Amino acid sequence: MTNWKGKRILIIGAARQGQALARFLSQQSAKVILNDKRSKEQLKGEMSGLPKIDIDWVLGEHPLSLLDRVELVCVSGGIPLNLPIILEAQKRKIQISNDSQIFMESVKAPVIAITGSAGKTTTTTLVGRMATEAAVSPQKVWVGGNIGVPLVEYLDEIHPIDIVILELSSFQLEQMTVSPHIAVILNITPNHLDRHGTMQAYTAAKSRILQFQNSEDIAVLNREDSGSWELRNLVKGKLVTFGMQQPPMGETGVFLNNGFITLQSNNENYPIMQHNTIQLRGEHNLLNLLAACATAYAAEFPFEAMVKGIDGFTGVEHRLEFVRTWNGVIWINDSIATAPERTMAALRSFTEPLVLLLGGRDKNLPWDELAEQIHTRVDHVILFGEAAEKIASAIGHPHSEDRLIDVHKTNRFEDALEIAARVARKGNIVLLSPGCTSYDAFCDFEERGNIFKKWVNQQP
Ligand code: UMA
Repeated sequence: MTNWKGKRILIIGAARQGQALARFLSQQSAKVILNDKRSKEQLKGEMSGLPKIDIDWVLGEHPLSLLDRVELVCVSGGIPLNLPIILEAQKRKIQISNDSQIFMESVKAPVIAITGSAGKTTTTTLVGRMATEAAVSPQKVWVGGNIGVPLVEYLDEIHPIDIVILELSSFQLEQMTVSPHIAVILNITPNHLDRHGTMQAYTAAKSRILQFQNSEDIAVLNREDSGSWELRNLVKGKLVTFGMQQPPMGETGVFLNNGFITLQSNNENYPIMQHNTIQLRGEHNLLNLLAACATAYAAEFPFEAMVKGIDGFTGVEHRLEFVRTWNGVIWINDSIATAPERTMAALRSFTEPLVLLLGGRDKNLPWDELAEQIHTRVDHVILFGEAAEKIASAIGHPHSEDRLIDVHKTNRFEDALEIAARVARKGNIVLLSPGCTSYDAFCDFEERGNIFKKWVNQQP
């Protein structure tokens, strides 16, 4: 659907995606109903943030009667698809969509879209920086999607010569029927199983990024991640790969060669830049860099743009973000780590003794592997929030041969921070890498990360 005039559209979820979509659709003269379970009082800020456009607000519940005479239902990422109103919409055969789908259907510029269980935001940011270096005026670069900026409301400003870089989550891909010109799958490991139910359903959602491509399009896959690599059979156009090891002869890909990020193309090796000059920390970030270079190559950005894009990049807010050194202890904010897999990647980024802050709302994910690593890698664990009990039983007690000294448990986040400050010794790192979502106590991971930073910076 691309002609919105006079169409009656229900948007469920009035946060970032819902508001952006409401602005766009009402500008297109659609009749918009914006519905959220939060009350008018709770949504005061959001309501005043929207200009005086003609939107019907329905708040506090999701009544099924909202579906009467509606032609399209748009859902935000945070709306569970098993909500009675969504199930009823499916029953009534009302079309269901979301902001990314509407954006992809209408955008006039070629899109580079990036998905994966981990590393999406860093890779998307890096590709955005490289694109900015490669862009030639009046060409503009647009970076958005799951990264925090829904681009749908900028549709009218995006020209065919522009470059669009989208981070797409499995939630956004779940209903997708359009694929981007360049589709990147960084990795697929257990995540969001509370929403998707099985790994198969989660992988199926992610694979939609490739499914609607044609022979003119390009896929960028991780040779060393089975989840990403198993989808190579779906590739219809050109394939560019990335990984630490050299790709087989005849294949095109990026890898690490004697300390250089290197492109192999037409059986020739082209060094792009020396790895040890890069400021971004962690092995998983090296893979993000390789992925970003492979994507930039697929988009025909020159090497110089790749190097300039990487140069000086130290990371993304709330992702292994340095906050402060206080009494000889380094405090790191990795609030964006909402799955145990992400916490494991964070653990691999440090060699110093660690005090780990873990907890929040569990996504029904396996904790065993992280629990095992905690015994050998972490000195003190402080558990907080709803999932504290579940994680505590996965970790169990410290063993005699362990690095792990003790496990603390508390409900309140602030109490967890106080315990961390008490147990941390000079030379330690206090790492907030919670492995859970924040929804039991905060509105999102950004609020949790900001409260963490504020608390740390307020200490004498
Ligand atoms: N709500 C209801 N009924 C419900 C549940 C929620 O009305 O039963 C309402 C809430 O009251 C709230 C709104 O729905 O007002 C929340 O919607 P949302 O969580 O989708 O919030 P947005 O601000 O629109 O955030 C979404 C993405 N959120 C999710 O996918 C969960 C953000 O991704 C994204 O940055 C933003 O759009 C802009 O595109 C966040 C995320 O955690 C970062 N993504 C997951 C991930 O990266 O792993 C997928």
